[in-house]
Amino acid sequence: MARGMRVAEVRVTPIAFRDPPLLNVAGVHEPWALRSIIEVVTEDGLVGLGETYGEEVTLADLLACAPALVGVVPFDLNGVRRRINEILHGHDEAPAMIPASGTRRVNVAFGAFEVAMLDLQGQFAGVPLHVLLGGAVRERVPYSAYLFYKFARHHGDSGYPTDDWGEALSHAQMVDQTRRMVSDYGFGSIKLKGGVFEPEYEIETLRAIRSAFPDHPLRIDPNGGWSVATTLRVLPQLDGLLEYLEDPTGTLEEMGEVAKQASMPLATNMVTVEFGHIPKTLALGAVQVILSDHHYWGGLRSTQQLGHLGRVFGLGISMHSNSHLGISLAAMTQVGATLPNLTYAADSHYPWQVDEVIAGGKLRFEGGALALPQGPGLGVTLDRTALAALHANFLACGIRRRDDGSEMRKHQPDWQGARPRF
Ligand code: GKR
Ligand code: MG
Repeated sequence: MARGMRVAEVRVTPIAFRDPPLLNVAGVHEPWALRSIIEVVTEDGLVGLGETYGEEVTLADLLACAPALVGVVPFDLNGVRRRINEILHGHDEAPAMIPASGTRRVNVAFGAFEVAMLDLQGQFAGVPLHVLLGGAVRERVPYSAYLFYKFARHHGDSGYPTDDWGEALSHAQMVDQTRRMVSDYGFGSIKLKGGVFEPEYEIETLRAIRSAFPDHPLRIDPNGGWSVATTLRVLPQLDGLLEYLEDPTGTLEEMGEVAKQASMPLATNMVTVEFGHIPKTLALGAVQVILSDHHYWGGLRSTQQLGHLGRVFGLGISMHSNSHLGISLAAMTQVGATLPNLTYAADSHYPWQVDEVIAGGKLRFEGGALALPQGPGLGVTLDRTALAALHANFLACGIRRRDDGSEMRKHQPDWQGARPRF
């Protein structure tokens, strides 16, 4: 083992960045979105980066695991997982076939630290992360426009200037939002976040977008906000309109019911969220496309394993997103480049975010895709001034876990969050 490679320090910094008032089935985004930034520092002073959720549960898990990783060699990913597992999950690795309570927390924490360890491995070897992961099968990773109905401004004083996207509640406003997404970033696929209004209204929005963009594949994602009966009622209106229908209903069983009648593939980032869910997913024929997410599937190598299972079982693979910054986008892009069957453009909230934590500012989509970062490892480095400012936001904003429902009740006091909403 070369000297100086071992982990000397692990830093976990919670941050908060500006987030617009985007609507979804659970309510509306708060003015600040939370993330955790991970720095794994070697004896020689190299820094591996990771980014994940900043909610208090995840933050507490990351902080609990961090000291246990000191002394580890970044190539020993099984050792990293074992140490995390011992802290968060008792002493035994849960069998993948049987999702056990705590598995997701281990996967989230491991996913965050694994990216940082892989970043270090790439830096040791002087190669980009996609090379370490077996090599790129594409030079650019396509992303989709991610449309949200939104309010013009947050309730009360968010403490910063209002975003420049404006209100988007009418069909015409949503078409305008699409135009800006497509003209600014060149996106070639379009996803509408649904579950906000009656399905028929959202389908009208989709039709308006279809008229303006006849060739762009479309998706809608009500986040389990529709009942089976509602979904079956509106399915005929969606015939021929969608490349996939994402999480119309909230359980695997319900998705299985819908799949029997659906003419389009069903996709999910809600009902099949760990390897142990795959046997039942297949048995029910509930889902045809899994939206992978290295933040909760257990890292970049797990994402590749999921991609491989997709090939074996004929499932399509796409990628899920939450509000995030450039370290997450770099990681998604590095792994996305290595998945032969990433046959759909990946989701990303990135265009909605104006803040950044990486040096050089925002990464740039061109022609709807992100070119592979070329530096060693992840290919991005930290802007320490930005990190300090975003950490100060975290300390000041008072938000410690995402709560879109309470935020929504500031706008509409009688708003109910029960699902299915429709
Ligand atoms: O940011 O409002 C949002 C999304 O609804 C997010 O929370 C979802 O996790 O984007 C996600 C999805 O595809 O379900
Ligand atoms: Mg989704």
